Amino acid sequence: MIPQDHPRFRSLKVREHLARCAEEGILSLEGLTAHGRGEAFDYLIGERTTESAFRAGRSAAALLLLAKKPVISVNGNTAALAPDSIALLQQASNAAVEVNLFHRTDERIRKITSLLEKHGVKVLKGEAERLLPLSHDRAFCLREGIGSADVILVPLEDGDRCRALTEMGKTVIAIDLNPLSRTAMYASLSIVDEVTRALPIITQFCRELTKEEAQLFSAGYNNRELLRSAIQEIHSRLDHALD
Ligand code: PTJ
Repeated sequence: MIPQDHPRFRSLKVREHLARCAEEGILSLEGLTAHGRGEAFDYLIGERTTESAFRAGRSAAALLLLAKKPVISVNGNTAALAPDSIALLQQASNAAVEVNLFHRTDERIRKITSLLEKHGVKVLKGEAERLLPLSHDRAFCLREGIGSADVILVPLEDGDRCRALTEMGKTVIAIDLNPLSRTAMYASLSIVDEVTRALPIITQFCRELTKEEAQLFSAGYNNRELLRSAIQEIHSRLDHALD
């Protein structure tokens, strides 16, 4: 029982939810440790959307709106944390949704697909093939999904796949609380924010941006500058932590 007046109530409830999802086989056990790493970085950025993450979310929406074949790649953590937000982003962006897992089993793919569908997400299905030059199972994807996408949104991504996708000429938008991760460095555009905060911002911009604005924001970002700003935010919070 977590008392509602506990100062970390939300965080504890999320952990409880993720532990349940792990027991059900939606989240991998490793996903729990990945969440813990995310929480630590969220602490450092102040558990809020920073100004640079907001700008990155706006550019992400612009890229999705202008894409010929946008795809949202969903793993266990994202499905467990934000199924409704994925449904809303799919509606606003017309992106396809594909389940892509690091710890891949047919059973997990089935369970995550069914969870997403219960929340109104249309999930791409088919025979996954080893289409990416990776030795782990994130290489498996659908030819008609990630395989032929031009823009891919990857919350909580693996650095290797991020790099492989950009080297294939795809535009990769990462959501990752760690601005120092290989994913954040390799992505075309990195949103340094918590996934449940970042997705609604992208969705809102998908609904609001005009075509001209989308053109402006899809080109007018610099990922190095966005990452530098995120690191700077952490720096200045640490500088003032004991004030
Ligand atoms: O469901 P699977 O099998 O595909 O496995 C998913 C995990 C997350 C276990 C797998 O992709 C993995 O091992 O990821 P990493 O390499 O640990 O990277 C996860 C990144 O996401 C880390 O940099 C974390 O800081 C970040 N992260 C964790 N939770 C969140 C987050 N970023 C945004 N929002 C979060 N809630």
